[in-house]
Amino acid sequence: MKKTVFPAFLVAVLAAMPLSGLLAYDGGAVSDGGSVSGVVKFKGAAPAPKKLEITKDKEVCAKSGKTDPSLIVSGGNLVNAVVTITDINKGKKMEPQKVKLDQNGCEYKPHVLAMAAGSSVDILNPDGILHNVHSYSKANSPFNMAQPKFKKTITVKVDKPEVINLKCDVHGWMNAWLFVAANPYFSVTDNSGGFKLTDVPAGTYNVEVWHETLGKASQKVTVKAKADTKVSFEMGK
Ligand SMILES: [Cu+2]
Repeated sequence: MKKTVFPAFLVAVLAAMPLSGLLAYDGGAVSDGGSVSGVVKFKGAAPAPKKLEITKDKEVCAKSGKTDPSLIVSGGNLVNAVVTITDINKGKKMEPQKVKLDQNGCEYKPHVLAMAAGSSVDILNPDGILHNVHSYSKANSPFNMAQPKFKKTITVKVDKPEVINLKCDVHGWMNAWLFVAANPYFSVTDNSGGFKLTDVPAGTYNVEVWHETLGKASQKVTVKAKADTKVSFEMGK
C-alpha cells in the first residue's frame, strides 16, 4: 500500500500561518450598506459610583473627584461598552487612525478607546508630573514606559486586534482599555448607552458587546440594504 507523505516543509509552512492571515479583512467601497444601531442597557439596580482614593501627587491628581470607571451606568444605560461585528471579513475600508489618550489630572480619558488595528495612539502627559504607561498586551508587544513631565507625548502603534489593559505604575487607580478591532465595525457606548455601526453590507452577522467588568454578550443580526436595524442588549452581573 502506498503511503501519502506530506513534504516536511509544507507542514511547517501551514503550521506557521497565523490564523489572522487566513481571516484577513478585505476593505473597499460599500454601496447600499445598512446600519446597526441601538442601546446597551444595564440589568438590575445601578451600582453607586465608587469613589477612588487618591494617594499620591494629590496637588495634581486630587483636583477633581474621581470615581471607579470600571462600571458606569447612566440612567439604566451601560457606558463604555464596545459593540463590534465579529464575523465580517468584507466591508468598508479599514482606516488606521491617529487617536489620543489623555492622562490629564491622573485619569485616562477616554477610559475605553476603540480603534482599528494598525492605528497609532498618542499618549499625552499634560500633568507636569511623572506617569508610567504599562500595557498588558499579548498579541501586540507589551510596553512599560516612564513618561516624565517633560515627555508630553508617547506614541505607540497597535498592529494586531486585541483588548489591551493600560495601567500607570505610579498612580494605582489609573486604568484604561485600548480596544483594537479586527475590522472597521466598532462603536463605544456613550452616556446614553447608544452605539451605531454604519456602511454594513447586507447580510447576517454576529454582533457582540464587550464590557471590561460584565464580559461579553452577542446576537445574530440581519442587516438590510440602506436600512437601519435596531438592536438592544442587556448586560448584568
Ligand atoms: Cu500616572
